[in-house]
Amino acid sequence: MTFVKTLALAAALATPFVLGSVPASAGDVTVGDLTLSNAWTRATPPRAMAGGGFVTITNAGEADRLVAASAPVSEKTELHEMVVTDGVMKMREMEGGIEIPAGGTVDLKPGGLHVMFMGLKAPIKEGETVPVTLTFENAGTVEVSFTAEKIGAKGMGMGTGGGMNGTGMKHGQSKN
Ligand SMILES: [Cu+2]
Repeated sequence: MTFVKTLALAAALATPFVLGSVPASAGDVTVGDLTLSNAWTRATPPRAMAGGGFVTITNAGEADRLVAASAPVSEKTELHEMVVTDGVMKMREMEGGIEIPAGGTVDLKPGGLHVMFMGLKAPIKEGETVPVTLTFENAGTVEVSFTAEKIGAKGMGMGTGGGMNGTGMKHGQSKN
């Protein structure tokens, strides 16, 4: 049936981006002029609804922008920023993405910019790797393995307490 053939062809054409090979170790991953290194996340407590992901992005070329992230571990994956306002730490979604300046390095790290796994389908366990697909405006899409460190690794922050347990958190206080 040509119909079936057409469908198969359409499916093949619909996935033009063959994801770069995923390194077996937590090595660097490159996409275009960007190098992504030290990708990690944190193990989460059993009932945690959210977790954070961190990575260092070095740009050897023109300015670019991290515009989207997705991961199979969560219902939704967002790009967030933590800001301290009047001594209160809040986070908000970076709706325009995260700028990666020409020739610059951007650190996604606890207390600052981060990938947010919203609505975890299962706890993240120490030692496992979480595949995260990052999409850049210019460089394109790449899959990076985020290694899960222990709960609470590398300082205070997300996923372990405060307002982050339970059913989630408030984002951008503009509505409600
Ligand atoms: Cu967040």
